[in-house]
Amino acid sequence: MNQLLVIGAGGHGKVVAETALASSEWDNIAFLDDAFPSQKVLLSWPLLGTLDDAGGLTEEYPNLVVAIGRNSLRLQLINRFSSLGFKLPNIIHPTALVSPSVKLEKGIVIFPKAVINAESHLGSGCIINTSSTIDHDCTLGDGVHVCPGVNMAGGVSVGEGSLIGTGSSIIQQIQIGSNSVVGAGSVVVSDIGDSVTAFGNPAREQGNR
Ligand code: JB3
Repeated sequence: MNQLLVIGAGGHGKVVAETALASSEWDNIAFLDDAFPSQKVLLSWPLLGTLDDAGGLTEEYPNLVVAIGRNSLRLQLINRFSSLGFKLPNIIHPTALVSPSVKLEKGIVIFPKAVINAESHLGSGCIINTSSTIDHDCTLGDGVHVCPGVNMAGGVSVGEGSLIGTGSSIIQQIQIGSNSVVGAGSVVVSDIGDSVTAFGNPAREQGNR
């Protein structure tokens, strides 16, 4: 049996679990969430305890994925569980197309119908959500979330912890800073700085975060 421990029993956690099972690399899923013991099950999978119970599970569940949408918390937990000795595999849906020249760090999830083209590089803990496309030579820092239906052209870079909102489009060679948010449906045609919220068509920085 290939066991996978999923951290976070919410909406994102159940999509991660179904993606893992669809990949056929995992056949036994269990969750940890601080909602335990009031929540003991998610769909058909058990919650085994809270996040503090992870330390006792490294032998039974050596592989773990952090499935919490908030970028800063996800990254913090990746570091915490990595230092406890867990392995952090990448979870990739079989319908996603990932070029063999793409470089993936650890703890990344790639959902159905996502496409990642040649020589892009994704940092640890990125979420590449449903039906998003990341074209050639893009660079995503650690903990970036590319929301459903985003289209990113070639050579785009996105800094650590930033979120690209649902349905946004980004033209080629754009640089987006760290810890920024691009609002849903934006069209990004010029660079965006660190720690700002930007949205609209064309997307403009609206203020600091
Ligand atoms: O938009 C899409 C397609 N997915 C979103 C996903 C990426 O992020 C989704 O709609 C949500 O916006 C969000 O999903 P997530 O992370 O599953 O949401 P939420 O239910 O807020 O958090 C999941 C679990 O994380 C919860 O069961 C909480 O117990 C746990 N959690 C949240 N905040 C936390 C904290 N646990 C700890 N220890 N500390 C926290 O601060």
